[in-house]
Amino acid sequence: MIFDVLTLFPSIIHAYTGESILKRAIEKGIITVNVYNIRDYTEDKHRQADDYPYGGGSGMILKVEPIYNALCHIDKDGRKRYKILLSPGGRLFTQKVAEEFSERYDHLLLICGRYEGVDERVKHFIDEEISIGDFVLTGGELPGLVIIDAVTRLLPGVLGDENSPREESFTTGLLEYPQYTRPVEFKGMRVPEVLLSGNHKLIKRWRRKEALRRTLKNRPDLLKTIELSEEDRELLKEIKEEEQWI
Ligand code: 9D3
Repeated sequence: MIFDVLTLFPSIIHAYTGESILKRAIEKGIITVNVYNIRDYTEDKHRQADDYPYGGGSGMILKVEPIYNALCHIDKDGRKRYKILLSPGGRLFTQKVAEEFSERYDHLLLICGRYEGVDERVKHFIDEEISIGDFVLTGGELPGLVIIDAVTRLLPGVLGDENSPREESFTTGLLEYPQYTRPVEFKGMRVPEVLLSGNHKLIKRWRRKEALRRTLKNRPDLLKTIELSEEDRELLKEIKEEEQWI
């Protein structure tokens, strides 16, 4: 998978892709991240990438020409790319969208805006706008990295096969169960006895119950979208008897 990133702050992208799992994925040749500085494609002697909004108002707007120039330069190799503008008004990025991108495309281009937005005419040169959630950031770099990160970990060979991305929280539809590692006791807090029991059937039941408990508490909306088994209903009944907040 190739990611092209257009940004005014290339070092933000390099800082994250130069560490840990993404760094390894790059070294293994599973992904390539090409970073382009939008300022390099400005046309004036001050290399101005932003300007005041027509009609007035506060804040600066990213100009259309530098982005268009960068896209023309990058497109000269003739490769097909799916072009995404990171934008607070875009389609919501979810695990489903990450799966869709990882399966459907082998080349994504991400445009990171800054300031108070980008000139509307940029939208003529892209395939879609993506938002990562209902909160306001100062730019599209973190959202761009979120997409690179979430898509990359789905690609074959990135994660070890012990932690396959297929059977996790957002794929099972529940939040994850609590996990513990050594020591068995820390400041008086003990690892639940069942996890030390070696009884795999009991452990499985406990994990399912705690996943249900966590989901009921933090994301009750998720419980309405998944299919509950007979055992799930039993466990939820136990949870509701145990918890006084419900
Ligand atoms: C005046 C309206 N503002 C939109 C809420 C303007 C504005 C503020 C901040 C436009 C862009 C930005 C910078 N944010 C992004 O570029 C961005 C973003 C975000 O802020 N939240 C969630 N997803 C994304 S994707 C890109």
